[in-house]
Amino acid sequence: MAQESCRLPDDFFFGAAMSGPQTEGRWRDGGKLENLWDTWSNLNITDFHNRVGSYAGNDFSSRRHEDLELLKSLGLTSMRTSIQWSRLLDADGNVNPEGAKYYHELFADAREVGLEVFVNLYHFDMPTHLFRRGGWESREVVEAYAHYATLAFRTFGKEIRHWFTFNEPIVEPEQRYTNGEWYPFIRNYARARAVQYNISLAHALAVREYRAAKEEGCLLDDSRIGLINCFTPPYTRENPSDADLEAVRMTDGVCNRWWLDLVTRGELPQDVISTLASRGIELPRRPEDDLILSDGKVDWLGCNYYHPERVQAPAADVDENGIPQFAQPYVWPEAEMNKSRGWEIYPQGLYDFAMKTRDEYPDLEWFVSENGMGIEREDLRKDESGVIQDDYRVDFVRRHLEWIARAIQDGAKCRGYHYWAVIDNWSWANAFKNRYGFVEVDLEDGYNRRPKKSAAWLKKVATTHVVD
Ligand code: BGP
Repeated sequence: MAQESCRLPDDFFFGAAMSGPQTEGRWRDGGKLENLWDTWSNLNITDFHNRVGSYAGNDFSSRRHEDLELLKSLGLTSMRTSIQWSRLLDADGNVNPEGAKYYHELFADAREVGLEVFVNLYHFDMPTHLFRRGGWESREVVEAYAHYATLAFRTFGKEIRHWFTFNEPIVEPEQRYTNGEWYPFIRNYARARAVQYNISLAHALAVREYRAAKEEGCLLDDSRIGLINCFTPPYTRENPSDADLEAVRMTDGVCNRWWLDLVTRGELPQDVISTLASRGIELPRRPEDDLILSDGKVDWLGCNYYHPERVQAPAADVDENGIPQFAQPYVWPEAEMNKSRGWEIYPQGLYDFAMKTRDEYPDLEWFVSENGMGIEREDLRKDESGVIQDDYRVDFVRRHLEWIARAIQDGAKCRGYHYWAVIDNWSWANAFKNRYGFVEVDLEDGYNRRPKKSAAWLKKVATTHVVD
């Protein structure tokens, strides 16, 4: 979209997105239990880029005050992080006082600096002892999550205004249970859908606990609860066949509508469940579940957007591993790629999502909860004074913000934008390979922070709301 400059509304907020497991480090301090990232790191460190496992985060815990000041100095007014279940609770499911202290101090620090904290309760970080009891395949663990959420609401209820139950609940079913890329490397489509279903129940139970805690006066009067997922309208080839359109329906159904229906209507899309059943995939449903799911309605939604999904009809009904196929990737010949990450760059996808939401879920308020560009070997892009020259990042964010501004003009209820990750952080198995930050973390120099060229641009946009 070619536009001279555009303006975002005055009350549109800018902030930073991050997560506990990718920043905190201190993986064994303060009574923290192992989560699956720690377990995987211990099991096979060579699976992680440059053998950097979950242990270090990005040194946020030691530099917390300095980092929060830095975010504030860039004109940001809010930040999201996650509480680590494995830090807040002990193995018996009681609050670990040292874990609670850690988060009380973090929230107090943010308040002092003048940053509003958005708290997410789960960011792919299943405590290992609960995984050993079945993880998301077990109802016992679903209930343990609801218990954890209750304790979090009641422990920090007077400190936090914005609560989220999950970040990208579609990702663990995919990465851990379908494509086998993340520990425990399972490839089983039916188990993946069972996990997705159980996470949906866990979400709804947490919202139920949240409403009860609010009713009892344990939360701030103006607090809100939401869910964060990655959304993109699935695209297909020009002149699609019926089978291509069917691939779009199922991809949209499993990845988007599943969550959108849950958070706006308190139910799951029946057409998706029927198609799954017609292929022998039965969800682990119980008679009481519909009532539980009906509590899944939220106050607003977070949309993480990095790239569009492009699909077409699958070549076969099952792949070589026997996994049912409902779609397969379609490579758009004109795609612009971020080669470091292998993700297509398509800013208009945000606009298309916004219009779909406006038309199909008109009451739903939302914000862009993650968007960002991770680039490999940015150290090679330093100028003579050592500052990374990341004009591509400015270009990436500018184009996305332009589409957001246009979507708002066209009626989208999009309230703000959180960039992932304003300060470089640890990216799961990719560790520190691709850097997202407006601020560099120098691993060769004790994790020191150094603003990249783009940081000044971010500050200008965040403080003026003019995108140019
Ligand atoms: C999102 C996750 C984040 C973050 C981001 C970038 O899906 O919520 O945790 O990691 O993607 O992806 P990656 O780190 O894999 O490059």
